[in-house]
Formats: sequence, structure tokens, C-alpha cells
Amino acid sequence: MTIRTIATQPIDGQKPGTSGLRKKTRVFMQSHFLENFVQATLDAIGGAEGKTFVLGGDGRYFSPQVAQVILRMCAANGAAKVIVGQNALLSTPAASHLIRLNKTDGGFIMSASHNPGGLDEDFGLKFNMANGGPAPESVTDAIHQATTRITEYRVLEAHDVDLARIGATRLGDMAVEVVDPVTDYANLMETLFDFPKLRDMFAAGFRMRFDAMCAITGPYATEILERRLGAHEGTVVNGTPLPDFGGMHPDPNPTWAKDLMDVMFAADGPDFGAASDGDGDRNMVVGKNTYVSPSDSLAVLAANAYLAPGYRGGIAGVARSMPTSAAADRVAEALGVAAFETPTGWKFFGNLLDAGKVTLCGEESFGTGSDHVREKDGLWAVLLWLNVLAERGQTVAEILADHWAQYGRNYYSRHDYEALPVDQASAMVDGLRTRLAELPGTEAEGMEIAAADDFAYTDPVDGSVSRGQGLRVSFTDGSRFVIRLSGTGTEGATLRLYLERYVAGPGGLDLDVQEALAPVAMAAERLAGIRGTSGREGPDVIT
Ligand code: VG1
Ligand code: CO
Repeated sequence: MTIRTIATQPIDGQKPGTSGLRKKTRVFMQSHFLENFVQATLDAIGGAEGKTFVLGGDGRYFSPQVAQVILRMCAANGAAKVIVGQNALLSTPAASHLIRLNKTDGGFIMSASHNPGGLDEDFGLKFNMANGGPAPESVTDAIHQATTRITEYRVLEAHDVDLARIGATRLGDMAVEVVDPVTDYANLMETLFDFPKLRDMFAAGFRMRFDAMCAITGPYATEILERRLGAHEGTVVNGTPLPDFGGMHPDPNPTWAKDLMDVMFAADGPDFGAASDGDGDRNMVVGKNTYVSPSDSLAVLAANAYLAPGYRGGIAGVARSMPTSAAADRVAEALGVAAFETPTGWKFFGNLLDAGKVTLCGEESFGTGSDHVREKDGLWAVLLWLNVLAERGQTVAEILADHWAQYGRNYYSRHDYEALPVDQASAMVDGLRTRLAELPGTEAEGMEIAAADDFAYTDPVDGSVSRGQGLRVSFTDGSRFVIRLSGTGTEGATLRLYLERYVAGPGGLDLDVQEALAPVAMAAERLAGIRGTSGREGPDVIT
């Protein structure tokens, strides 16, 4: 087998966003596009010589071809070994676990996560480090730099590796090990949660619906919920991963997982419902007639984690992304543990987790996780909820009500304005940014502005600084809104408006969420003019 060195030129637009490089699939299919990015990644991490990597993804369209290219390029760049999920499948948390379990040098995850898949939809590629977590900004910046200077890439001329067959094989001088994508992950879950207790709960008639949205968690959820925990066959729906996710948008929120919402709010709905996203790192949790906002979910899990065997000793601290509600902070305060506020994106949690400063992390975007891996983990969150339900013997609604009675309630919602013209969206954000300094002390919708800034984060572990992470405006009554542009979209710009209002209780804990937040939304409109400028009547997606 010959190693070929192919001459190439830099291709524009290879800057990784919030979570890896995401583009329209056809863009990834352009000549040299994928190869340039893979070579730039390998160069940016100091080469592949002698290294071991993990490879897998959510099975979306184009993944089988991409997996073969990555294998051939790793071989040509001198890698010692690549561990691949069977059929190139691995959920993002399972990939993170395999990287750590096998003490590898990192891994490639082929996914655009919650973005739709298919020839006319999205593809994505992300590199994770030896700790199992997404490459930090220093590395993604280095990758981007390398893409702007690239002149050649190396690839082995070889036949495709048979990724359907589990076992060891070789590609040139490189070892390839094809592994079952589910087993190691499922075993990890057994160490964290009380499986016998959960089995008893299901045996006693507890009913659940898990919507895998035709994405990667299907096989994981089927193995864990139905086989290992004895939930009824059919508990997992849309359980077969499809290259185009069956035409669905694999984003677990009330809009895109509407089927699940309908079932959970029907008269004879199950006790518990959940959904996860394309690559299995997100979760939506729903009780009978009860939607749990991701910010509340993080807070409830932080308060109750000690009920699960893996967290019996308590948690070291909690971290949340800046736009996530402060509900988790109140729990941290009550527990006497540290609370951290990071920029959006899981890569910012890695250092805190590695340093043992936090045990639980979460984002308002349906992401929750712990120090068991270095990614958010959809099924993990579902299992922790199940463990809490089993221990407390309460419904989801009762647990939420108790939580708010104890800590007060952070009403929370995110309004997304999608596919805006890029210039228009940037102008709105820039316009507000230039006025931030003059806002404190002024009023909007009868509320006084207490503070306004552009969030910057100094990593407490390595001192690195990340600026421009979202505009936040807070009011003297504790309400606030945040505005930032999405870093995962592939078309136009998506503007996210995050709204929050705190009510201490005991009264006012059962308001309609959008009504409770209406004044904050109006203040945001007054200051940022999103509807006025875009001409939109309202957000495209409300979560
Ligand atoms: C979004 C979410 C963010 C999340 C990221 C990746 O980013 O807001 O919280 O970490 O997606 O999630 P953005 O830049 O579009 O707001 V996943 O599950 O799509 O990898
Ligand atoms: Co995801």
C-alpha cells in the first residue's frame, strides 16, 4: 500500500464553531474539503505518529465514506491504531468514554449533532482530546490556522476497511479495532446507577417512552432500558439510526419532539418521557403533563444526584453555561459547593471537570452531564432522573414542585430567530453591544437595568480568556436577558434570546412561563429591536 501526498490549497470557511466544524453535507463533499480539515487537525495536534484515536459518529449521511478517509489519513500520518465503533457508529458520550477508557490520544466524532442530516442537510466533524472532551479554543484556533496554510495532505491508497465486522484488522501499518458501540458505555452506566432498583421500578409497572428520533441513541437506549432494565419492548421509539434521521430534525425540544410531548400530555400518558439528539449528547425530560426545562433539570439533578450510587459521596461543584438559568447556582449554594458560569459549549467544562472542581455540568440547550465522561450525555441524564424517581417515589411534577418550593423558581425560556440574514443579525447584536455601557440605571418596560455587559470568561484552571460570549442585560429585580448568535448553524444566522425571571415563592410558582417572561421579552425587544429589524412576528422556535 502506498502513501500518497496530495497537493492542495487552503479552503475558506474551515473555522470550527461552538462544537466542531459544521457545514452543508455538499460542502463537506467538495474535493479536498474533508481531507484538508483532517490533515489540519492532525497537524495542529502535533501529528499522528504513534498515536491512537477513536472514531465514530451518529451515522448520518456521508459518515461511512468519511470514516474510510479518516482511517486512510490516520494510517498515512503514522497513527498506531484507531478504535472504531461498528459501522462507524458511536454516540458522542460513548466516544468520549472510549477515548478515556482506552487511554487514547483523542478521537474524531462525525456528527452535526442536532442539525438535520442528508445530502441536502448538514454534516460535521469534531476532534476530542485525550481527556475525552472537545478540543479547547486554543486547539480549534490552531486547527483553523492550519487550514489557512495547508499545502498538502497524506492519504494511504487502500481498500475500504470492513467496519461491519467486530474485531482487529490492519490498514497498512496501522491497527484498526472495530468495537461494539454500546457495550462499554452501557457498562459504565451500570456503575453509576442502581440498575436493580430501576429494574424493580419497571417490573412494578412504571411506564416510559424514549424517543431516539431515528438518531444514534436508539441502540443504546434499547440495550439499557429494554434489555438491561426490563422496560417494555416498544419503550424506545424511532430507535433505528437512519442516515437522514427519517427526515426528522433530531433536536429534542418541545417543537421538534412534538410527538413525545403529545403522548406525555395525553390522558393515559406514560410516567416518564425522554428524547435525545442526533449524536446522543442532549436530552429532553418530560413527566406526565409536565415539561422540565433543561435549566431546571440541571438544578434538580444537582440537588438529587446523591441518590444515585455514582454520586453518593456528593458533588464537588456545578458548572453551567452563562445563558443557562441560575437555578443550579441556588442548589450549589445550599449544598455549600462551588458554582461556575462558562461560555456556551461543552469544551469550556473540560478543565473544570479535569481539575475536579465540578461534578455536574449543564446547558440550557438540553445538555447535562457529569465527570463520568467529558461530553454532555443524554442517556446518562435520563438514567439519573430515573434513579431519582425510583428513590423518591414521586412523580416528575411533584419533584419539580418541591424543588421550586425550596429554592424558588427561575422562569426561563429561549427564543430562537433562525436563518436571519448574517449582516442583519450581526448589526442587531453590534448595535446593542455599543450601547451596553450606557444602560445601567436606565429603565425598560418599567424595570430598572442593573448591569449590562458582553460576557468574557477567564478559565480558572489555565487562565485562558474567551471574549464576546454573549450580551447580558440584568434588571434590579433579578430578571435578565441574554443575546448571542449561534455557532452551530449552517445557513444564515440564528439569533438566540434567553429570558429569565426569578420568583422566590411561596406565591407565583405556577405561572405560565411565557406570560411570566413577557415583560423581560418586551424589554429585550425595546433594547435590541429583533422583531422590528427582522420583520419577524415572533421566534421560530421557543424552548
Ligand atoms: C448550541 C447550544 C450549545 C451547545 C451546542 C452544541 O450552540 O446553544 O449550548 O453546546 O449547540 O450542542 P449554539 O452556538 O448554536 O448556540 V450539540 O448537541 O448540537 O453538539
Ligand atoms: Co448533540
